[in-house]
Amino acid sequence: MALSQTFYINNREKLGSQLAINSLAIIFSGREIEMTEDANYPFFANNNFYYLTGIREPNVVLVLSKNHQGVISQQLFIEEADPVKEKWVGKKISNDEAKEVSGIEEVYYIKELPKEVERLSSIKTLYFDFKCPKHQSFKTEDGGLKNIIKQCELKDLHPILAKMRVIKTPEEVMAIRKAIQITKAGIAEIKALMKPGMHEYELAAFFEYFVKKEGTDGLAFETIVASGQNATVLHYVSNRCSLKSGDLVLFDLGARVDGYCGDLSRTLPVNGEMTTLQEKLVTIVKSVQQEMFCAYKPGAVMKDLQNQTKELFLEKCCSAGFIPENNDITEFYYHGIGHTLGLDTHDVRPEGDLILAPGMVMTVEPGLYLEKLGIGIRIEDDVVITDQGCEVL
Ligand SMILES: [Mn+2]
Repeated sequence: MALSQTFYINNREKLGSQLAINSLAIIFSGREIEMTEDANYPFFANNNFYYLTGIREPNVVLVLSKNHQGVISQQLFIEEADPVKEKWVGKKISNDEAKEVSGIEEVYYIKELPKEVERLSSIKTLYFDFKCPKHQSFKTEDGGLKNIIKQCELKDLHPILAKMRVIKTPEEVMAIRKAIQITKAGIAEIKALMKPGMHEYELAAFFEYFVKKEGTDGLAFETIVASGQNATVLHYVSNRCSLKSGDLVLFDLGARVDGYCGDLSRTLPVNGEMTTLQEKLVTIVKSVQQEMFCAYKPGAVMKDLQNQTKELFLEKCCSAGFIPENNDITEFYYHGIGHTLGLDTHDVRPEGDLILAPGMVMTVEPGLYLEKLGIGIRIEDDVVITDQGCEVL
């Protein structure tokens, strides 16, 4: 599924208004990559392409052209139907479906792309997404594109799109909210299921089953189920160990809905009850998170919020006697307080220090990791920045 047609129309309009006069922007959905004989990796369309079209199929190209009058054409190039291939892998997106999802009137077959581009001889600037991975780009040898590239100045679309994507519309926030709700429901189910002796992978598999059963796009990222000491490895995804009574287990997981990610972390006791020490540490992390919710507001600089988190941890851990005074807190808290969240789990964002603004969706994820005690704690929620502060989603 995708968001409303209007959303994609607006995004193209916003992008178009920022392009140079006599320019062309070419954006690719990507190609399928072979994993093994007769089988490809699951296809994942380029997110900038999806953001502008609502289409998540391979081998589709969007071309915007602009002259002194403004954006004069928006064209979509799709693959031609192949009746033999259709018997094996089903139908490709049709002309009408492409129009319906994206709101683009001009839909052609991809073989016509070089001819269409060559027709626009007055083009002086050519935009591509420079960050687009190789497999999500296009072979320029395929046609007249190569000549056009030679005569044009090349410019990067990525910074323009990153700036747009970092501010979410209410419709995007709604999709993220839905992803979070399903993630949260999945955690509740896991909690009811979990008992000593189970393996980390069983709970990870159950979460994947749950989010897929709910009709989502599936996982936003590889599920982390890290028990005991494994939780001190931030992106532990091997999930091979069995759960021991008395240990804590750290879950970092998320569902994806209409392309948008949820990203939550919870740290729970395997046997349902925390020791006094575990409870004290979890309480510290929770209280840091509460204070950071208050600090997330328009104008706040992420770098400052990170420093504030470190100070809070240092102060709380010292006064509870967990670490000696003037100790380096980065030994126990060694990641950022949060990141942008959207189509990418670590979503695109403008270069430089991020300054929070209304419409940004961010994670708030303080963590404490005490390797010697075999304890890793992270608690993560997602917020949208409002005019006054933030709302926990
Ligand atoms: Mn996160």
